[in-house]
Amino acid sequence: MNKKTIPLFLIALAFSCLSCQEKESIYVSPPLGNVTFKEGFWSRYTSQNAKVTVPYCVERCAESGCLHNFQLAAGQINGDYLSDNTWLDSDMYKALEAAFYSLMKYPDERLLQKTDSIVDTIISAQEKDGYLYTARTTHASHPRVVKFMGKERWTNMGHFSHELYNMGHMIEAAVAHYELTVNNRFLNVAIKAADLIVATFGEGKLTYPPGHQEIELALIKLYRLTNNASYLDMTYYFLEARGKYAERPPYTDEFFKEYHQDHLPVSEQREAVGHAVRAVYMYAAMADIVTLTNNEKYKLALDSIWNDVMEKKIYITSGIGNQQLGEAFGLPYHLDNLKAYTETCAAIGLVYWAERMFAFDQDSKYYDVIERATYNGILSGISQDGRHFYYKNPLESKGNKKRTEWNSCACCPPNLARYIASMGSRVYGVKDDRLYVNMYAENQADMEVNGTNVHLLQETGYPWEGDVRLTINPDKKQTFSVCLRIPGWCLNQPLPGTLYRVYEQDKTSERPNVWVNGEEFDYQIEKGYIRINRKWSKGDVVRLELFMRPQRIVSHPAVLQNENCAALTYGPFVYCAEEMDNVTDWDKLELSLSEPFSCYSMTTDFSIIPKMPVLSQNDDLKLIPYFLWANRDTCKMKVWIPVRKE
Ligand code: FUB
Ligand code: ZN
Repeated sequence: MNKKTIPLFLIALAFSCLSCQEKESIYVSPPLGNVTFKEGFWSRYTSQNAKVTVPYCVERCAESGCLHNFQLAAGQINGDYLSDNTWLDSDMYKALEAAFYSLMKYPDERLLQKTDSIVDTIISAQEKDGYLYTARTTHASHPRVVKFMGKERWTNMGHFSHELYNMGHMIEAAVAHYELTVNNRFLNVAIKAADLIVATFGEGKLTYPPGHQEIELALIKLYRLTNNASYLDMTYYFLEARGKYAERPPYTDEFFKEYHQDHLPVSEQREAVGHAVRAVYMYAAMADIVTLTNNEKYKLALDSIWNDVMEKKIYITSGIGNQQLGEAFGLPYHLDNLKAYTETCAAIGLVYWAERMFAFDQDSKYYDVIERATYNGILSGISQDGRHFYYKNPLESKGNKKRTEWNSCACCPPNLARYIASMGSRVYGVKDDRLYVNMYAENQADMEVNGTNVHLLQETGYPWEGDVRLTINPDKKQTFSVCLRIPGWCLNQPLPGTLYRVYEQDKTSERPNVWVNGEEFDYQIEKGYIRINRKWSKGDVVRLELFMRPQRIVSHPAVLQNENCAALTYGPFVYCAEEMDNVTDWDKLELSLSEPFSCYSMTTDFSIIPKMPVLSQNDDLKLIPYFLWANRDTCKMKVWIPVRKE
């Protein structure tokens, strides 16, 4: 890899007092390069992502018009802007971001060269003052694009120009590029664009907020890398501008106020409304502000919105955005399974939000959502061949829903690629002298805790099995706490809140077992974690035994769509029935509350999940993990099964 000298401003950053203070008290995830999945579930997913999905996304972006538009803006070719939307640039940026994460673990000379040449084109596509938006630079003529982008720069953000959204994704890609290469040629593009944004928006300048939130998250990433506080201030300004109308043109349609979470000042918002992806990206940025600046008002707002989602607006798969109109959060408890919109990007954005909530409050409930979303509402978005994608992830199908190769609005595929490629960053975290083990997965990692490098070896069959063996190898003997997450599903809590509960007869009373160097460890669970504080030495071993078993789930009675129905979970997985596995008349399919479930493996043709664990009740009902649905062929599917009257 072509690494260059570390730029001066980063060296300065290392000596900055502010950043040192932050590092001591702020929760940090390990750099992506420090976590390696060698075997198991995530090794298969990340390597298929590296070999198939990431190059595929880059290729599709090249074919779909993205690359063409950048080349056009760069003056490298002639022609017209391709696409009927204004956010095509963002597909390429997300695909690049995915590639840069993936290349950290899976070197691929071809992909590196390809992405290098795309970065060159992007550099040339940027206008002199930092503006980067190919639709305008190329004078796009498609009527929909002309309408969306508005007559002049920044004038139609509330009606789909996506200028700041695209530039946000560009900044995130550039930060990832820098992390991979320590070369700032792409980062300079990001800084130039960010400086233009800072010069354009704010008091006495343009005062309105972005349409589609995203730039907020990007500017915070850029702030964390460069320590330039104007980027943090800009994010705060953009958040604060929402719901305030004194100095800006009104929306042509009131609908857009809630759609853009622009109906109230953000600190006064208490419920999740509007376009789901926009909403969760915004809540994620607000959570960053809480972590970085201790903003109490934002914390209050976020706690309330979080509870609103958990109590009323989330599917058991952690899919969110139940309403088709506006791809939005809909009515409380209205969780239609067939019409569930549950966009893949919304589930991904929910994780971005949850991980930032966790950063300021280390409570395992946030990881319960991250885990449920990851293994269900997110991974269902990608096929086992790594080249077909769902945009919507309903919990019931009449058999007509196939994953597609690509869409004209292809936001989800590259979002999935970057999500999978960055999975390593979600496994561990450190705050002060506490090392958090948040997700169980076969891996090796290096973390710095209490000034000491700690090498970790995690051996486990998770997510399918609940046994974990963690070998802890500090460079020198050191005292710190290892905090083991006890997933909510072990404590009869399928998701935080009261929307879903485990049927009485399936509740487990078995407490997880923990051993330290072979000796049973007596514990209490605090905020979903078991804390083991001791002086650790090389070769210390912690063992954890979580009891994984099928659990029938019932939803809150206010969810009329699930009346007299149950869903089945097994550890972090939600299960579903597909018509092809069930000989019973589909409309008469029932689940018994008294019969136990047995588990067997079904061999598949898939490289990622070669054996699919099937749960069955005699010959009457067979269920497979929800995320694998519609992989063999399309057929009818449902998650919520009517309960047999017994
Ligand atoms: O507008 C950009 C993206 O396209 C949104 O995040 C998705 O919901 C889709 O509408
Ligand atoms: Zn999407």
